Amino acid sequence: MSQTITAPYSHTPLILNNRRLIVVSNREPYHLVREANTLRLEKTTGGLVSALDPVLQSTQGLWICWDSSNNNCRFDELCRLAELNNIEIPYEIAPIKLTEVDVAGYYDGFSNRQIWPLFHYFTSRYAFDEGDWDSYYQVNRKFARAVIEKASPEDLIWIQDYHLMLVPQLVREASPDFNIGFFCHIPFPHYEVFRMLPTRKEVLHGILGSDLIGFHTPSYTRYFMECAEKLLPGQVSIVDSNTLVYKNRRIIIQDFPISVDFDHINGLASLPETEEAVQQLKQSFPHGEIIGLGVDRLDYTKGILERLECISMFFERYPEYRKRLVFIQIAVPSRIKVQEYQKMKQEIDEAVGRINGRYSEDGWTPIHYLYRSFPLEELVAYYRAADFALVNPLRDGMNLVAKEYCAAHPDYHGVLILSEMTGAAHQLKASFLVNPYDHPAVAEAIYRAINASSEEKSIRMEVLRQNIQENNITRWLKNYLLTFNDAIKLRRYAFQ
Ligand code: ADQ
Repeated sequence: MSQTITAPYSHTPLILNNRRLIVVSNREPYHLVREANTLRLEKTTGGLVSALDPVLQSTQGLWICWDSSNNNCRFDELCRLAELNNIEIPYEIAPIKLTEVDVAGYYDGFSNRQIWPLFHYFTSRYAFDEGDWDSYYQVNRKFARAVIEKASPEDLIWIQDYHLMLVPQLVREASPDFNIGFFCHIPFPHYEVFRMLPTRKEVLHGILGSDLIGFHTPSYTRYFMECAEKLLPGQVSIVDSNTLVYKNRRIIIQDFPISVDFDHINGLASLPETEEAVQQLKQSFPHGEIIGLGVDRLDYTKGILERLECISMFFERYPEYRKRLVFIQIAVPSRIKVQEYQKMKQEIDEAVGRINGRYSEDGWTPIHYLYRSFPLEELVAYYRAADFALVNPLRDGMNLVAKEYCAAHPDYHGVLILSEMTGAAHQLKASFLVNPYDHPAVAEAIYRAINASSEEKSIRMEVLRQNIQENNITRWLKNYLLTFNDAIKLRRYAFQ
């Protein structure tokens, strides 16, 4: 049984200059799912895979990733099984095996317990652990070795995210001719926060192995430049706000705001099946005259507990909305082995129970909490059914949910309430912007959003959708790859 694959991006061979693209990331793009006696190839959810998978398919690229071994079956065993079962894996995937000790130190430890909270400004959750750092270094070396083994100087090597910040320099050391790009999917913090990391210089040196360094927003770019200038004096020279010279190489540092596949989501939202699903959803929530929605990976940065608090405050302040408004919170399980995340899940369960216990009446339940992953088609039906989306992360590199919500509203219905602390807020200024720490203001914003005139709602939605349609995922990809080509050509001419 083979999986249907989305249409390839026909223009990409041109943008790539006919070079092979090698993507290097922590997560694998596909995993095989064993169900009873059958096997199914499943694409990993998330923006990165959606963006890069079609490019690798249409250009026969290579994806190097951690073999996180779903269903207790190693990736290479699954590949063998896939072959036996006639399942086609659409391009070469080179999985890297990590030991349990590696995973505990590199992934759970340094990446998720140290870099993740620090880069999201949760400094009180951050504590440096030297053992985790050693493990991070060793695993980054494993990734670098795999890249060096597979890559040639003609390829474009695109390293993704905070798990692999040392890989660019480790690969560069093997050959000055490698073409290396790096993209950071989370915020890059201000100098005053970044300097708290004892291995701050090593991390900077690691990233500076690249020819092109991409962030979501101009401020993350600025913070990175400031950190490089202040922490590596005499080793970097700043050319302009997007260029520096390091070890006689010219490096471009620029913002490339990631986005969603607008046309695909818009198309799904316009299908008659989706319309039917929307009507069914609306009928399935008693007293759901107005539907609010939250969709997140279960993570403390996303502000889910705070959101529930704001909803509770809203019902307290505006009792006339009881038995009229329901809030659906969809959360996909995340980092379930990390103790902090288990605790947070429990806190969310308790908060939902407490709020529902306090307000429920006559068959009306204010909060409907769905803790599982949904296929995009179903998620789109929820987006379309929702009269407003509350996207209130305490900090977020970009946030794709906000963009997906708007792309799923071809009817121009729906209101986006968006945290100022997201990268998306730089672009989506036509939303109702809120400070997620100001709970009364968020409760107030819900009231203002649902009471805005139909004209205001549809004008805001039109502006948001236009922005997302123009700056869609293809544009992100194209801009990054075009700039990557420039960066490669220019790197030798550091001082001209
Ligand atoms: P994430 O922190 O994962 O990404 P986000 O950008 O919101 O955050 O992307 C989440 C994705 O997961 C969305 O595409 C959403 O549809 C999907 N999703 C959420 N809940 C789901 C569910 N229950 N079922 C199925 N899918 C679900 C990181 C950074 C972000 C940055 C992205 C991309 O933290 O800031 O926007 O990378 O760079």
